[in-house]
Amino acid sequence: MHSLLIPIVALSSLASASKQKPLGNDASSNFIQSSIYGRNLDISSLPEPVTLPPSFRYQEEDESLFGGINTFAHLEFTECTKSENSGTFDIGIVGHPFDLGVTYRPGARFGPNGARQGARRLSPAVGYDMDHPGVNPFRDWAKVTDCGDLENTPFDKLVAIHELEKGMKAINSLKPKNESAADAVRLITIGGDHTITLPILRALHSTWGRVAVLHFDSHLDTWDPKQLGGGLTKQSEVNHGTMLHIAHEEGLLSNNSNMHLGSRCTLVDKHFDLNNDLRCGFSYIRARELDKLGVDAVVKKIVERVGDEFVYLSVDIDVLDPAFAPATGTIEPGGWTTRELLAIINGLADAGLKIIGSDVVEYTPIYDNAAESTGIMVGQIIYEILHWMIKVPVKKPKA
Ligand SMILES: *[C@@H]1O[C@H](CO)[C@@H](O)[C@H](O)[C@H]1NC(C)=O
Ligand SMILES: *[C@@H]1O[C@H](CO)[C@@H](O)[C@H](O)[C@H]1NC(C)=O
Ligand SMILES: [Mn+2]
Repeated sequence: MHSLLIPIVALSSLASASKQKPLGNDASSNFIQSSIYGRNLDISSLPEPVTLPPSFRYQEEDESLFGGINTFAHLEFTECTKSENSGTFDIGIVGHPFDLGVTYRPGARFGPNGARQGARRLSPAVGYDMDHPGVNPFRDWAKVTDCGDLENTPFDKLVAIHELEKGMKAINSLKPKNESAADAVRLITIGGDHTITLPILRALHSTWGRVAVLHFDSHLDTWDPKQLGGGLTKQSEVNHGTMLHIAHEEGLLSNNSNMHLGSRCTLVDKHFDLNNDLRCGFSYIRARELDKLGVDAVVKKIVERVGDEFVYLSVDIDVLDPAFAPATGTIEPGGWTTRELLAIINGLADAGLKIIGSDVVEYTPIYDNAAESTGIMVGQIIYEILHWMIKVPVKKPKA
């Protein structure tokens, strides 16, 4: 922030110089004086170039937006799969560069790095904002770190999913730095296609048991593997549209508290998809219902359904309208705005829902625009989720 000082000094002396000599423009003038910018300037009154005193240095923690290797929001990097890092952090950002489970556009394996680029404008040094007065989620009580990406093979989907589960289990076995706030470190995973939610839920189950999944997505993702891509091989059955069905079959989900938020997808069958979804323990709020209900009523409905259960939040970036998030694999027009999504997440945090983990998936940077809109949305959503995690401690009742 000190660097701002220099231009301010120069500008203020410019301003006073122009007051003193509004029309200074003589024939013997040099280039600066004869240019349209320089003619009002008495060059003899410019200050000497500022020399920083020898003792001046940026504070170590004032991360530059451009220095060093790019981590998520300029956080420190931690090798989170190493047991020696137990007790060193509370919340980790983990990348899953995996996209072997998509039906339409490929490329989400580059999502983690795209999100780090999208989060370049965020930093612990500028972590406060107007919607969360007094709280910098990077520097509040929690130690937040970037865990890097989890290795997984690009050649075999089932092996890759196994590797992601193994990596997440290793991280999930670490104790958090602040053990009075949570029973395990909490992770926000950057996808990757939506298939990755399955290995994540498998890895978290030993700590949290069945969890209520809040699934922000234009699609249901509870499709029966036999119906969507299935019936061929085991490989075809696990994909980004079936993983919640499989999670239900495996007993990873809450029996009746899961919800889809922002739904608006096409269906394969007149009845089957929705009946199967209900059987998997989900209800839904369709994207278009938001216009009638408003944000507060949506939050209220979610809170009433989830109650006191542990929540796993899964945000498919395609929940947003393609106007806000074009860079995704399976686009569906007619979605929520970024502001609506952030406000709903914020409302759930205020209501104290017990969030134990989260992912933001399906960001596929190659389809992003020159403004990197989608990548910046992903970064901002993760920032909002961080606020939620910091606000709500999650401890299991002592047995
Ligand atoms: C641990 O977390 C709680 C929030 O649950 C916070 O109030 C407390 O200050 C934290 N303690 C430390 C040592 O960071
Ligand atoms: C959820 O369903 C399973 C399987 O039917 C059952 O064993 C379990 O008791 C149920 N849990 C609750 C909290 O109802
Ligand atoms: Mn999805």
